[in-house]
Amino acid sequence: MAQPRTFCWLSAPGASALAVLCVHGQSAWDPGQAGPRARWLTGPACEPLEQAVACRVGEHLLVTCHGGAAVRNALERALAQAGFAVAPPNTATLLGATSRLQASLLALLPQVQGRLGATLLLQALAGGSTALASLAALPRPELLQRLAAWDAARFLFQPPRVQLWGPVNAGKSSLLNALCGSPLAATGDEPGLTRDVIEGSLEHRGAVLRLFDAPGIRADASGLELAAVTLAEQWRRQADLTLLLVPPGGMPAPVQGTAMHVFSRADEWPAPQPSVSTGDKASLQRLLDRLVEHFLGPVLAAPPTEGVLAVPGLRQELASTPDAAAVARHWLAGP
Ligand SMILES: Nc1nc2c(ncn2[C@@H]2O[C@H](COP(=O)(O)OP(=O)(O)OP(=O)(O)O)[C@@H](O)[C@H]2O)c(=O)[nH]1
Ligand SMILES: [Mg+2]
Repeated sequence: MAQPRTFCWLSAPGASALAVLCVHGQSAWDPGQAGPRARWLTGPACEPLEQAVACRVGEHLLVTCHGGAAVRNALERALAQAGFAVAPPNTATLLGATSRLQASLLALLPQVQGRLGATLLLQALAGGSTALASLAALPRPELLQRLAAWDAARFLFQPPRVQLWGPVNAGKSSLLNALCGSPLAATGDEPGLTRDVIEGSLEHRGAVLRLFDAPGIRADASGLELAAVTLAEQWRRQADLTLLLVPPGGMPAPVQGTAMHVFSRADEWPAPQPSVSTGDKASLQRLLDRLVEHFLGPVLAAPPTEGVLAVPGLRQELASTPDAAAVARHWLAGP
C-alpha cells in the first residue's frame, strides 16, 4: 500500500523564516536530482504571495520560504493540493536521532527563537553526549548551580518581554523605534502622544527581545488618557522587566516588579549612567547588551557544550534525581 503523503512544520508559528519537511511520497513539489526548485505560493484570490524553495534532503523534501500567517496558510494550501496532509512534527524520527537526548534536542529546534538558541541546540546535538556525561560527574552542589544558570534558557523559547515605561515625553516611543530599527510608534513633542501599547521585537547577540511601548505617565492624567495608562499597567505586570526611562532632569521613580532604569535623551543633558540617546548608536548597543545580559547572562557565560541543559525535561530530571549518572545513562540511551 502506498504510504500517505505527509508534511510537518519545522518552524514555530509566527516565525518569519518558514520550513516544512515533507515525507512519504513523490509530488509535483519534488525537484528530483535537479537541485532546488522555486515555486510561487498564491493567496486565496490566486495572487502571488511568496516564492518557496523545495530541495531534496535524503529521502525527504525540505520546503523553505519567508513570511507570516498568510504565507504559512498559502504553503499549507499548496501542499494540501499536492496531496500532503499535515502530521505532528516528529523530527526525531525523521532525522534519525540515536538517543533520547538527540530526539529531545531535535524536537526543541523548531520551537527555539533566535540564532543564539538554535546555535546552542545544534552544538548540543554535535557534542551533547560527552557534555552530559561530564555534567553528570560534577559534585552535586556544582551541578545544581549549573542547572540554576540554565533556568534562563526559557527565554530562548519565549523571548523576554520588556515594557518601556516612564513620564510623558521621556522618549519611550522614539526608543522603541530606534531599538527595533523601524517607525512602529508615532513620536513628537506633544506630551501624551502614545495612547496604546505597541509591540516591537528585535534580535541582539542572537537573542530575541520583545519590547512594548506605553502611554506616558503624568500626575494630572484624566479621562481617556488615564484609562489608557490603567490598561497599559496591566500589560506592564505581564512583562519580564520594566525599563523605566528617566527624562532630562528627572529622578528614577520606584515601580513595582523587576525594573531597570535608564536616563533618556542623554544628548540633551548631563545624564548619569546608564544613559541612552536615540541618535547615539553606541548607547543603544550598550542598552541592548544590558538587556540580553539581564535575561540570558548565565547562558551566555556557560560553556557552549552545556547547551544540553537547554532541554527543560533533562534539567528537571537532573535537579530532582540524586543519581545524575543514572539520569545521563537514561538520556543517552535510544529514543
Ligand atoms: N534629542 C533627543 N530627542 C529625543 C530623544 N528621544 C526622544 N526625543 C524627542 O523627544 C520627544 C518625545 O519623544 P517620544 O518618543 O514621543 O516620547 P514618549 O515618551 O513616547 O512620549 P509620550 O508618548 O507622550 O508618553 C520627541 O520630540 C522626540 O523626537 C533623544 O534621545 N534625543
Ligand atoms: Mg510615546
